[in-house]
Amino acid sequence: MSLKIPGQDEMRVVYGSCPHDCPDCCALETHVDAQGRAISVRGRADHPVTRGWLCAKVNRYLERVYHPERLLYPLRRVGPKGSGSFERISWDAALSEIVERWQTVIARDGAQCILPYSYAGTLGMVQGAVTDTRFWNRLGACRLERAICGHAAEEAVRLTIGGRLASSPETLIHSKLILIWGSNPASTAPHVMPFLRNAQRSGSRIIVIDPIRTLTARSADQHIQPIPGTDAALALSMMYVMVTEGLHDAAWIAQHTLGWEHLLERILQYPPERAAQITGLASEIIVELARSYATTTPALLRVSDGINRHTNGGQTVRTLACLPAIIGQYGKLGGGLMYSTSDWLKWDRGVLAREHEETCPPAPRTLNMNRLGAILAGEADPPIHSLYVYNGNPAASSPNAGKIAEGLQRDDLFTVVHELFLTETARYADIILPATSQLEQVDLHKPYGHLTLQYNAPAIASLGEARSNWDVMRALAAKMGFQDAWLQDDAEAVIRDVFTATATDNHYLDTITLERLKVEGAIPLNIPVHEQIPFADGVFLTPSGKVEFYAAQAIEKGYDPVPDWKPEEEAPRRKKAGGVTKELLQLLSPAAHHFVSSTFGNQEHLITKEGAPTARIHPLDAEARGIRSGQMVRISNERGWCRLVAEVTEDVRSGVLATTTVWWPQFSPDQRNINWTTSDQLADFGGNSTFYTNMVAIEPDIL
Ligand SMILES: Nc1nc2c(c(=O)[nH]1)N[C@H]1C(S)=C(S)[C@@H](COP(=O)(O)OP(=O)(O)OC[C@H]3O[C@@H](n4cnc5c(=O)[nH]c(N)nc54)[C@H](O)[C@@H]3O)O[C@H]1N2
Ligand SMILES: Nc1nc2c(c(=O)[nH]1)N[C@H]1C(S)=C(S)[C@@H](COP(=O)(O)OP(=O)(O)OC[C@H]3O[C@@H](n4cnc5c(=O)[nH]c(N)nc54)[C@H](O)[C@@H]3O)O[C@H]1N2
Ligand code: SF4
Ligand SMILES: [Mo]
Repeated sequence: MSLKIPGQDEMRVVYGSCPHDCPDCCALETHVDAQGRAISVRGRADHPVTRGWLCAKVNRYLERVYHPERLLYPLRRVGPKGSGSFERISWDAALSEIVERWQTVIARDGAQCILPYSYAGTLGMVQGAVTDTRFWNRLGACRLERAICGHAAEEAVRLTIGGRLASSPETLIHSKLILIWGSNPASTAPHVMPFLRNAQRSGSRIIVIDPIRTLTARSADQHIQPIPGTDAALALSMMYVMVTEGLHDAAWIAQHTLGWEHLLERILQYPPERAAQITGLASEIIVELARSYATTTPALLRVSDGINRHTNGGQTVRTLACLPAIIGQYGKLGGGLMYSTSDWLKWDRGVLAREHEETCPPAPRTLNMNRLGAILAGEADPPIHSLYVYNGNPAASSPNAGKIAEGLQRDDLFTVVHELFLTETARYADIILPATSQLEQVDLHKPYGHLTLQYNAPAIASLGEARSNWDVMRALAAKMGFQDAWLQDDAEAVIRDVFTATATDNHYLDTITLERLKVEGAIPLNIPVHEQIPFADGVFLTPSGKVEFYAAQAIEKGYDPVPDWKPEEEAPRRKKAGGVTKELLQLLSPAAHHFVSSTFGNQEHLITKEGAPTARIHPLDAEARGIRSGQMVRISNERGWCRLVAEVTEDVRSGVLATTTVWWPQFSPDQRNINWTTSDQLADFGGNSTFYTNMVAIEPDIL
């Protein structure tokens, strides 16, 4: 919407939504002057979660929108791949060249050899989900398994309780104990923090379980630092204590769960003494944690995606999702599991993706995005001849990125990148297309961390010749000669279509209309009071309607049907460094405070605030290797290497290294970042990424 400000006739306020991959999904208001220039972007004061402020990143949104290095025109490569030499061309020339190249690929090996690659540049329904599906389904392009972030956790939660239904952070005030497990909201969901503070002030205890002393851990009442990848053993041992001390809720378990006897068998294998050896924690800590969690009610367990990026990440999150059931915390106000709010509202898939329209060819193969380097190197048969990247920066943000950079140099690969900036990936493109920012496009956003639906109206005209993702899809469809109306509709028509279809069978959209959304910007989902606490009726969304400790659906997928702990696949090398004399350390590379993945990693102020790409190392590990704070160190393994700046600190437990991601490779003297070492092996569930199962050597840099 746009409001005139009294006394400032020429100023407009436009309501919008933050597009970034962040559970907070802030409601924005952009002030635009008479010349059509945005002069400020703020968080809306009247939004229940945004509450008038934005994070350190988006506070500086105008520096991104009006950045001098924004891509404004289509470009064609003139130098060798990766050299960064491009010439300006027209949109028509760019689109014609793309379509001609694709026609050749299709005639030779079929559209399955064209791979669209994208992830979370924007979470908007149109510029994300619709762009990810409609045109590509019609083309018959290779499908992409979008498993870089939280697929294992998502699947674990679905197998256990049936879906991602969490309550909004406003309910945290009711929790008496908040267990924040492998999650760092102070950086990754900052608007949760005031709710945590309020809960703490009214007597709630906050315990953080994280190998790193994060910003969130600093303000907690207790911080527990297990060895990474051992959390399932810790959770099973907590259950052991609860069961052997009679603290579990046997009646609730009998009524609301399936497979208790199977889980109990596993639980009994984890007495605290054994778990202490696995997790590196004192057994008293485990016993005390179990007692606190079991005897404080309501107790909330917060889990996010960080913890699932391990080879055993799926079973870890599945074990954690069982915890609230042992003490009957599901269905309680202030209790249960806070993972994601995504499944309160699911867009009508048929209308959104149009996969089953008559003009769409049968679904071709699906390739996993975490294997991009391997795919480009020949894992895909027939090979990928063309790559179309948007909403993503794989050469910086994806695992084993060195291999991706290598693949992108293939002369027989035709690469198109649609971007706002000349990212690492864009540097390797044959054709670059300029993308609009959120202030220049229309979209509709449903958050994964709260329950307000948000319309994003364009605040300013497109800069240069930038076009939105969906507008490019429409243009490509037209060039391909596709006649389908659903490939011609503009963003607003698409939103109307999907919203109307979804509203026919989701009563949470009752009384919400597109007209209201356009005027009000943000509207809470219309969830009746008695439905607001997930699972308050004791009915779960699993096939049995119960919490499934034993999940038959897991067997169908080839997983162990009962949660358990398995060592991480690179973990044995913790002891013996595979031929090398020095012991390897496990490197965690979680989110940076001032970037969202690689987004914002080219903004000077934010780079300065974030400091340098450091390797945090425990004093004992540093001493053993002769490493001092401030020194350059070399991190390496069989996948690759990079250089970081050492920071000797007790913030990490011994045996663990920590850095933050994602730094732009092109700003490092070596043209690489930590993803030159991360693994492209897939996790136990959902083909997920395993960024944190990463054993590395670290040594002083001799250069
Ligand atoms: N500022 C900022 N915000 C972001 C992002 C960003 O890059 N920057 N990224 C966004 C995205 S894409 C996502 S998916 C979310 C992620 O949100 P989070 O899940 O909160 O973030 P992460 O930093 O990935 O991981 C959280 C914590 O998990 C810990 N961890 C890792 N392995 C283990 C383990 O084995 N056991 C335990 N107990 N802890 C472990 C890490 O040390 C880390 O502190 O954040 C979103 N928000
Ligand atoms: N080592 C390590 N690596 C990680 C992680 C980690 O924890 N450790 N976290 C991983 C996680 S959780 C995730 S989700 C992935 C994210 O990986 P990606 O989704 O690849 O995220 P970004 O690197 O931020 O790249 C997004 C790109 O989209 C562009 N973009 C933004 N808006 C638009 C738009 O409207 N149109 C177009 N065409 N482009 C747009 C941005 O400029 C940016 O370059 O990174 C992963 N990488
Ligand atoms: S990145 Fe997250 S906290 Fe920052 S403005 Fe966007 S939604 Fe809000
Ligand atoms: Mo993510």
